[in-house]
Parts: sequence; structure tokens; C-alpha cells
Amino acid sequence: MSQTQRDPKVVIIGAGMTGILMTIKLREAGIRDLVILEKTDRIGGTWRENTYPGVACDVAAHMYTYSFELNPEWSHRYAHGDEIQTYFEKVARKYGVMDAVSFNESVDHCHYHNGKWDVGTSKGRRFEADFVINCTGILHHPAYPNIKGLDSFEGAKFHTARWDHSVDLAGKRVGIIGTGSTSAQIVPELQKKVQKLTVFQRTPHWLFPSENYRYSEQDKQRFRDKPERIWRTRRTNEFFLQQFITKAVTGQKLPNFIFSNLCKAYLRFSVGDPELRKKLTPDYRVGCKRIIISNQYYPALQKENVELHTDGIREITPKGVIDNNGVEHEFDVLVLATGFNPVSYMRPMDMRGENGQTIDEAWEKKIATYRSMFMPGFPNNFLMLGPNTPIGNYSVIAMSEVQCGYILKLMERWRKGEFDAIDAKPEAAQSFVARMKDGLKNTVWVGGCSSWYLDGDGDPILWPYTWKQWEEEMEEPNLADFNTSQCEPEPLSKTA
Ligand code: NA7
Repeated sequence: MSQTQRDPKVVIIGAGMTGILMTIKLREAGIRDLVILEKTDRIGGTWRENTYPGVACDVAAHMYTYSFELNPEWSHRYAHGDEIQTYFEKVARKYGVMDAVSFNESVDHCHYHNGKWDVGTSKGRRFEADFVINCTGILHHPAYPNIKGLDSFEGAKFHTARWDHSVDLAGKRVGIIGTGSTSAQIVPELQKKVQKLTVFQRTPHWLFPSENYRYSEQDKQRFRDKPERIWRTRRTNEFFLQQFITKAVTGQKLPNFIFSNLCKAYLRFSVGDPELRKKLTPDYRVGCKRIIISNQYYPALQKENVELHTDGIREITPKGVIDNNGVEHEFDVLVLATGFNPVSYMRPMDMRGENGQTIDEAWEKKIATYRSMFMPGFPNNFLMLGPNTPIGNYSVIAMSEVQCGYILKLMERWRKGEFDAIDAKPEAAQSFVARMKDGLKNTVWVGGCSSWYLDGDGDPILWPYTWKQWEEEMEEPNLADFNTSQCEPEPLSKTA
């Protein structure tokens, strides 16, 4: 670091995958004055919260790994949740991230004024920061179904992201509402334990089979001996996702045709009963909803103690579920596999940018950012994995590393004194949103289904172009798209 560089004060909100990454990379860049405010007592984000039976990552483990911390020890092609949690804890300890985390401290308010952020926490502390980095995750706020009588159920009832491990499911009658990726991981596990499992499906999802290969000790030794083998595995996965899945979902005809037919063929060959197959056949394009990756779900649905219910739910009663035919299904336990509210982002914290504008006000008409990370009017504030970041079924770690590099480049300019405040121009955000909308119209996500990929207006919050294009566009910040300014700092007491 040169003598003339300034050292920014940084507040990172959230100690999940992106918060850990940012801390490591900021420190490597010589930025030491930082704190991670973590509302719970543990790091890990998604992997701390989701502990349901069968929880795993549907992106191959060697790809769902920081590029600077490869892990030869992954036990399976798709790692289990507890293994991923252990990985993040290990990495965080190795890089001293734990020292930067203040646990059980949530952000109450986060207000911008004149080049500084005033951050107030649940512990009554105040931080003055030059930069705030929101590492608050995408799929973090559980979505509860709006079904009549939900609260009246007298048995155990919980959302998948709030799994109640004190409830013994052995020999029980269990109902599960929802058939997305989460449910598809849970069903094969519960089927082995419970007396009867009823799966309530509102809409079928497309599914792509993939064997969860177990790495032998010999495989792991080969990875340990030669990390290049891990890179080769990663590159193979990346190639498959970039050249096949991403192209298939972003509208390229041939990959889409091949992919669709593979999903259809698998359904045809793995589900013998035509009635069941019909129930499991979606009427929208493959990839419109996130594709389920599993070779366990269809077999589990065909076991004797499992019933797939597709007639819809009329209401929930103290004893169970009344379906749309008026039939009551009694349960001991009800599991809500009903997904997440993906566009909550930093909420419910009171975050205000220039002139006291809240995020709700900024996004009143439309969720809009510049390059997924910048909300105009919220200077020196970065949003990791914001709207239009996700690239269909790709690794969010790879995306975060690219975003992290972009942030570091901007901060480097701040450190050199080129500006005190940097804010995306509203017109740059508008043009980014327009370009997203233009690209999205060719994708399968607007293929006639509802999904967590869509915002309140029905527009997908995904990146509609290729991974390569995203990487290239994120390579170097274009300062012409930002307003920059120098500020006269004021004491915190005036800004609060
Ligand atoms: P998803 O993929 O959003 O799935 C939620 C499921 O819950 C889906 O099948 C919904 O049916 C169903 N759902 C939601 N509300 C209701 C009501 N009111 N009644 C009946 N069924 C309902 O969430 P997941 O947790 O499975 O996966 C989220 C992501 O986590 C996943 O994509 C991976 O990236 C990891 P619908 O399809 O809307 O008819």
C-alpha cells in the first residue's frame, strides 16, 4: 500500500458466504478497519439457517467453493449443508474472519450523509463508515403460504428454513406443502422415516437427474496431491453450465431443445405410472422455474408411503389439510417448503440514502440497480448478489468473487483520493434495467410460470446473458456511469 492511500472504514452486514469473502479480500487489499455485523450467533448465512434433512447444494461442490480455497475433502459431487457450513467456518477461521465479526448484533438503521454512513445496531452501538457492503443474501426471508387456517394447526409446523429438530418424525404422518428444490431434497429423506408422507404440489417443476457421486478416499487423495485436478473438475462443470444450461435457459434454441428433451425423457423413463407422470409434467418451458437437480425425488414419490397430492389446498385445520375436494388429510407434522421472498434484500433494516430516502421509496415503482450492486441515491453502498445477479443454476460464489473484484477496484480509487462519494447515475441504472428487460424477453423465465425468479411486476431478477459477458462487463468499472464527489466530513452527532 502506498503512503498516500487512505484507509476506509467499512461495515459489512452479514457473515454468510459473501460477508466472509469480502472480509478476506478487503484485508488482502490492506483494508483493516472493518467490522461484520451478524445478527445471529454463527457465521454461514444460508447454510447456518437451512438444516432440514437432505439439505445440499445443487451446484457441484468443487464449483461451489471459493477459487482461492479449493477443498479436496468434499465428500460428494453435491455437498451436504453441514459440510458446506463446516467449510465456511474453516475458511473464516483460517483467514481470521471471526475476529472481525460482531455476533448477535443486527443493524437497526443505516443512514447516509455527506460521504459517511451512520450505522446503528441492536446493541445500541454506532459505527461511522465510509462504505457499507450489504451481504444479506438472496433467499433469506422465508415465504409463508397465505392459506386459510394456517395458524390453527395443532401439530408441529415449521418452514424448511426453520427446521424444528426437536420433532421426532419417525412413524409420523407428515404433510409437506411445496415441491421446489428444497422439497425435492427433503422428500427422499422423510420417506425413509415417516409412516405416511403427503406431498402437496401446486405446480410441477422440471427436474434434471444427476447422480450425487460419493468421492472415495482415493479421489480425495488425488485432489490433495494435485489441485490442478480440482481445477479440471471445476472447469468441466463450468463448461457444462455455461455452454449448456445457461444457453438453454437464456433462449438459445438447440441447447434448450436438447435440455428439454432430456428432462422429458427422464420423467418418462423414471415414472412408470401414467397418472403420476401426468401430474408431474409441467405445462411451461423447461428452466422457467429453477430446475430441480435430483435422481432421488421421482423414486421417492413412487414409494408406498408417499402420496403426491395435486388437487389444491382449501384450508388448514387443527388436524391437517382440507383439499379442494373437501377431503381432510390428518397430519402430526406439517412442513412448509414454500420458498423465500427473494426481493426483501436488506429489509427490514432502516436503510436511507441521500435526503433520507428509504429503499422502499427508491424501489417504489421498480426494483432497480446499476449492475445489480448500486442503488442510485445510496452512495458508497454495495449490494452483493443484488437483482439480476443470479445466472440460472450457476454458482453464486463465482458471481460474488467477480462483484468483490469490482468493489475493490472502486475502493482503490477512493483510497487514492479520487473521490469521497460514489453513486451510480440514475440514467445508468435505467439503461441497465432496460438492457436486462430486453435480454429477458428471450429467456425461459418469462415462459409462463411463476417463480422466485420474478419480481412483483413479473420481471425476472436474473442475468439474461452469458456468464462470459457478465464477467467481461464486470471487469472494469466505468466511472462515466457514476457521480463522484469530494465531501467535507461532519461530526457524527450532526448526521444522526
Ligand atoms: P421455491 O422453489 O420457491 O418453491 C416453493 C414451493 O412452494 C413451490 O412448489 C410453490 O408452488 C410452493 N408454494 C408456495 N406457496 C404455496 C401455497 N400457498 N400453496 C401451495 N404451494 C405453495 O422454494 P424452494 O425453497 O424449494 O427453493 C428455493 C431455492 O433454494 C432453490 O431454487 C435453490 O436455489 C435453493 P408453485 O410452484 O409456486 O406453484
